[in-house]
Amino acid sequence: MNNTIRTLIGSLALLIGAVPVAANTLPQPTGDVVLTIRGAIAQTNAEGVAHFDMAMLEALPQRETRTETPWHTGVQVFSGPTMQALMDIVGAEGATLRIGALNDYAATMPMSDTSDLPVILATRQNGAPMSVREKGPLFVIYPFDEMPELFNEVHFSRSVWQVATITIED
Ligand SMILES: Nc1nc2c(c(=O)[nH]1)N[C@H]1C(S)=C(S)[C@@H](COP(=O)(O)O)O[C@H]1N2
Ligand SMILES: [Mo]
Repeated sequence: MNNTIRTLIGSLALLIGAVPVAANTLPQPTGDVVLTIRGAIAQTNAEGVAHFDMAMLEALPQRETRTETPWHTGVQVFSGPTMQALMDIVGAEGATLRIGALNDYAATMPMSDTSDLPVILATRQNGAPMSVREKGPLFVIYPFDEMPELFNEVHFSRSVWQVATITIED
């Protein structure tokens, strides 16, 4: 091997090593954008924000919970990515989440809920996507039946339905 090739291979290795791999973990949505995460996030796929379509949300680590809620009749099965998985993939760095709905409603959730509780951003109810009329397509669901101590007004108010945006704040 001559020196030119050696140098070439050397700089190539350096270049590859310098590529920020983490920046490539968030793909581009191909379907309709259903969720925008903004604020203190390390990973973006648009101008300072992270856009998600349904397929991207369903590709994240999922959880299912069977529970009653104040908004449904009888036990329902909800599934979707954990809020933890969502925070992980965007590299969220704040202390609170401001969760906004399609209407004007917004609620604040402490980041600790996403790490301490298996709260999900449900994309499905009883296996099927939720229409806007059914409080979908995205609904923050706490595992009320698994953790009855969560069945109170504090967590009801954080149970945002028709979620459209999440802003990571200090
Ligand atoms: N999108 C959306 N989610 C929401 C609300 C809302 O008005 N819009 N209200 C919240 C509050 S404060 C509570 S206590 C419950 C209210 O549920 P209810 O209107 O069925 O009593 O849902 C929460 N999630
Ligand atoms: Mo409420």
